Amino acid sequence: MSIATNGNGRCAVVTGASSGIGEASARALAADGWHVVVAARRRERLEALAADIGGTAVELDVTDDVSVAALAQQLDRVDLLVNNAGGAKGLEPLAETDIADWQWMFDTNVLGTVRVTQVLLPLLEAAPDNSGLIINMGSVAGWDVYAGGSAYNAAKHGVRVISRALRIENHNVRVTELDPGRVATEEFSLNRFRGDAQRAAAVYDGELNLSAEDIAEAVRWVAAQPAHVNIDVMTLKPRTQA
Ligand code: 8X3
Repeated sequence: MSIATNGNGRCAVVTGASSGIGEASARALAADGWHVVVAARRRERLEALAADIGGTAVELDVTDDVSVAALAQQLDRVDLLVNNAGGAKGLEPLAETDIADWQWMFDTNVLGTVRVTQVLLPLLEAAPDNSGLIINMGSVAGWDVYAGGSAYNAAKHGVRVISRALRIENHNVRVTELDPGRVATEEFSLNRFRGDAQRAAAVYDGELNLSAEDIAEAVRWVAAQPAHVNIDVMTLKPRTQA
């Protein structure tokens, strides 16, 4: 599919784009002139978003090798990859965690980032003037550890290692890690608490929170830097979490 060459040529792929930080990032990049390929599992939401921003919707499950390979086959140019798909499940002490939750968190946050990066790296390396850029969505959970967070903390620490390894191994592509703190999105805590809306809302009620748009603005700014500049790491927190 030669989707990327229809507009001004610059093509961004955003995973986990059907809601939250992914959706907001896709909107911000499109407003900045990028052609955005919005990739996630929920096709209907993606198609509505793609229509809204003049982008392209591609169904993607980052835990599925076949689905990830199919994404790459549909693209002939990628200048920017935003590895945003991921999330948390559960907030139990390590002794009580479910191994299936660990597996899900590693499969999405860690291996999902690796899978999509591996298949799109050749296209990113071919971006003009070595301008190819990968933005990995990390978290403050990748730096700190909190009670009940062991699996998510370990997964996000893993994302940070991926960002660092890529940065030293591949100088043809730039690698940025964005590490948000408390961001009030529709789904992050709802997923973590397995649909318990009251418990999810309590994470943000009475707190000063960032919005998905705050993080999207950082994505837009990082992506707008000239090719010789690499923003290594950026941590974003609401003022009261700092
Ligand atoms: C989400 C931030 O503090 O819930 O990545 O782990 S936190």
